[in-house]
Amino acid sequence: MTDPHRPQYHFLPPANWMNDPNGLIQWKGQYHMYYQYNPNGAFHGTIHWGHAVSTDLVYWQHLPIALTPTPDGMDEDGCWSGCAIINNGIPTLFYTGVHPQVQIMATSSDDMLTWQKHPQPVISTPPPNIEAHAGGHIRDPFVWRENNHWYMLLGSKIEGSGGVVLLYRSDDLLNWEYIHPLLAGDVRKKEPFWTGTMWECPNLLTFGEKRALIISIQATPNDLLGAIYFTGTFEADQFSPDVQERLVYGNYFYAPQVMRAEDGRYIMWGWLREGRSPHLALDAGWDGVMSLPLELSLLPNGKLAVEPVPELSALRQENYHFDDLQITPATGLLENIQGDAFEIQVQFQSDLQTECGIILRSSSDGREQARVIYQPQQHRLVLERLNPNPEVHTDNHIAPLFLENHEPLTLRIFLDHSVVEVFANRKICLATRIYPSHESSNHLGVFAEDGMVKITSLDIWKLKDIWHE
Ligand code: DQQ
Repeated sequence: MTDPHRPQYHFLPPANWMNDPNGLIQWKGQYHMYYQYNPNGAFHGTIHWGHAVSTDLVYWQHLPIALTPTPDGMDEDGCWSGCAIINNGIPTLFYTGVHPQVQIMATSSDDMLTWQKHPQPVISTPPPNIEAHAGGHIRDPFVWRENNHWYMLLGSKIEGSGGVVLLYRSDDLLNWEYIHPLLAGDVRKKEPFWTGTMWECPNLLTFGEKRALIISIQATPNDLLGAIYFTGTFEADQFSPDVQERLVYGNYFYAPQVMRAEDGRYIMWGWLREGRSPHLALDAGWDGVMSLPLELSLLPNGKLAVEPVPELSALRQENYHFDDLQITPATGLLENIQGDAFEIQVQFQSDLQTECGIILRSSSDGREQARVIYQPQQHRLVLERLNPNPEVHTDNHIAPLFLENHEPLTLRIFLDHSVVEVFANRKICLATRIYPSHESSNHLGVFAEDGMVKITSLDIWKLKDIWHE
């Protein structure tokens, strides 16, 4: 693959289309990553489950396809998203077979390499009072054990009303009783933000007494609005949310799935969609990439912190370190540091008054570049993409970022060719895609709009290529 936009340290299949992470689980010393995969090209269709394993969350080994649609079977039009659990020592998957959308169980007796599908769906129709309103959309089983029962969540919709997450319960994993909607959206509500018309890929996390419900929201099947979460309580099968937030800003991060690692951490991956015309991805022969593995924790204010897992420091190579840099409007590109795969950690002075930030993938004349901009007056972080190519997305991303009194701005940025992930002060995670037209657009820089700004420390690491070592 010679596509200069192809990431070098993110997970992705050797070629073709991928979307959602599926069936994430740690088993016998390996992290298993399954994912929505089309072996027939760089477009969504004939969805299989691809499969890979890792022992360290950094390096991955590709394994044979794990699930294939059965001709004339209940998943003949696709093996859509789902999860993995261990039931009495038996690895077990739940996923959605298409069409119509039914929920299927499969088990493995060879350490999760191959899977035997239970001959009938475990849920073959939506609940009677939902069926007429779901428009055939009911999918993405998320299964967990609690109070001596198995529970399942499914994503769905109620036409004209909004997205919905449905709650089921079972004692044997085969017979599922529908309980009620765990949570329903309202298409008329625009505050704190609109939650779309269809909810997909639910995940329910436990942080002591508190829960977090993560969902991915659609306006239409072709207009995905990103991943959001609610935190609150889950008691007597009722979920009562008190916080509603965006999980990752930037609109490319979708359908995340969260794995509970054996050490207790919640580790999440999301699908990072492309930001260029589909024919460019078709020509390149690949489409879609996983986010970095991200650890989730619950903050005292009820929000989730999203941070890259510490294991990623294994990617670090050459380091450039600076203390006490004085930045003025005349400062620009850093000399002698060029590349397209970096980690950057920067701490600015506290009480910033002027816009400032980091420049990525800049051409020497600055006409093509991405900028991570902190705007203190507006209390926000903006990601700006300058690119003359009309076939790539260039809209700005905006994320609110409120710093406490004297709290310095700290940014951690991962750049991997076309992928940019930004983490700010344990408050904001933003992910986007950039496609510079020239490989020479590989300069880094720092800037302050007017006045002087101090960077107290700046570290830049070149990162490894996990696929070509
Ligand atoms: N992707 C899968 C569905 C899911 C959607 C199909 C989310 O199961 O709802 O590839 O991206």
